[in-house]
Amino acid sequence: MTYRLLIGQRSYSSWSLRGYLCFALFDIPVTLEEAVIYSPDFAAQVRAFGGGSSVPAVATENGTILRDSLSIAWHLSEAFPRHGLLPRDDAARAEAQNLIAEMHAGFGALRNACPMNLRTAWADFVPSDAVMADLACLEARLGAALEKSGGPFLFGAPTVADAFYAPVAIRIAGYGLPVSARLRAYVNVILALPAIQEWREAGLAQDEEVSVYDMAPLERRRFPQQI
Ligand SMILES: N[C@@H](CCC(=O)N[C@@H](CS)C(=O)NCC(=O)O)C(=O)O
Repeated sequence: MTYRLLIGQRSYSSWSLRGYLCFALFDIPVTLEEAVIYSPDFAAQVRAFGGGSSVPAVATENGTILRDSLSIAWHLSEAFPRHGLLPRDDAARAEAQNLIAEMHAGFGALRNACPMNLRTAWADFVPSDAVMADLACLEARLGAALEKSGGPFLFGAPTVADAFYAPVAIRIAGYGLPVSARLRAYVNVILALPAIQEWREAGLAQDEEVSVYDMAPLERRRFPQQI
């Protein structure tokens, strides 16, 4: 028996990716199951798993259900205290928790304007003032963590904070968002992760295009390996 994780389409489901990385970055075994967001069967698929109304959801080894990315992260960091899901140092740990909470609750303008899409990048996206404000906040928060830790991840080695900010890195790459050299280097660290590359390849192989994520009239371009 092992954990079971219900995900949506890998190309699009940013919260599923966060949930997945909470396992993959720390070598915690998990079996993936799939639901199709924006399909008529989605609600029934999540219900059949025992979830709430969204993905990701996790069934633990004893059948307990975690139905939100934050509760998944919280549960795993308690269940695997030696796997480094959170930094050991008290101050760094508190800041990682701050960043995770802020990602879970915030950055709405960026998330709404730039849906995660690992199938394609978009040319000539013009960020609104609200998106620029989110980017400025990211520069401050992630920049401070990277400066303090020395990188390459937010707290040196990968933590749940990187799992939570990975979809933001993908959005920065996919929409060509203007960021500092420091943030660009961090985006490249995330894009190069084997877990991200495998996730993207699997999504490209099996997901169908979902029209909701089409950014027309913006033109498509190849999703970058690095920025
Ligand atoms: N707060 C939730 C958000 C999950 C979420 O919104 N997931 C999206 C996919 S990325 C979803 O399931 N959308 C379908 C729906 O809500 O009907 C979490 O952190 O897990």
